[in-house]
Amino acid sequence: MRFDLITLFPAMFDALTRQGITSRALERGLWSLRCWNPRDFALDAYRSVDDRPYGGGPGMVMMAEPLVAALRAIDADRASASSAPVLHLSPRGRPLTHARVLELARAPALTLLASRYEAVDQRFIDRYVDEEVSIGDFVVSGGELPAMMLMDAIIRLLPGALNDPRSAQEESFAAGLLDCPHYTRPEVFENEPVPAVLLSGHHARIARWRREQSLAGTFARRPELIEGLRAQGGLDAADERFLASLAADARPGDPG
Ligand code: 4F9
Repeated sequence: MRFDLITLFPAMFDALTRQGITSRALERGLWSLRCWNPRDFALDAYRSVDDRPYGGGPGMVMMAEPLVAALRAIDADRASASSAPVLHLSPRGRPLTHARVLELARAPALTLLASRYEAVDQRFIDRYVDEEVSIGDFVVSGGELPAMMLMDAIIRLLPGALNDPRSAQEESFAAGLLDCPHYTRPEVFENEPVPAVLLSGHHARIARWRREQSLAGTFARRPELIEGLRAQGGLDAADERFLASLAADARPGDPG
């Protein structure tokens, strides 16, 4: 996977290239990164990339022209093949989901715009951005960290990135549910033992317990995920019985 990043702060991406799973995946040749600084494509001697907003108001707006010039340079550099989708990390975007990450991980290349200042000229977004992506309903100082979160989520799914690919299949959201709780040594911590079933060696019972823990945790914290999974036919009869028992427990006055 090739990533082309339009950013005023390319050094921030060292966090991905130098540490952890993403760094190892880079060494394994599973992905590559090129950063493109809009300042290098500015039209004036001051290397301006932002200007005041028409209509007034606080903050500055990223100008369209340096961004278009950066895109043209990326196209020229990529030379071959089809052009990659252009994604802008923005709180106005569609909230990112694991399902979308899985789709994006299949693309051979992605161009990401990590913007700064208050905004990006809307004409650039309308003409050149294929999709705006939000990583949550909050604002950070720029699109670099959101871009890195998107990249990390993609990279760890690339074949060969994780030493044990089962990790990606069993974690939160992979099955449309939150992950179950996990335990390791010691067997008793501050008087609390590990749940006995996990020591039973009974694989089917352990799998059922984990499934029920996932269902219960998701039901309590993110009930809309249960609805989504049900709508996709992702709950079997045993799941439904367990969820019905949770709902009954939640309504103590109700005999049903
Ligand atoms: C981007 C916040 C995506 C959430 C970009 C400031 C952003 C963001 N999701 N905040 N620049």
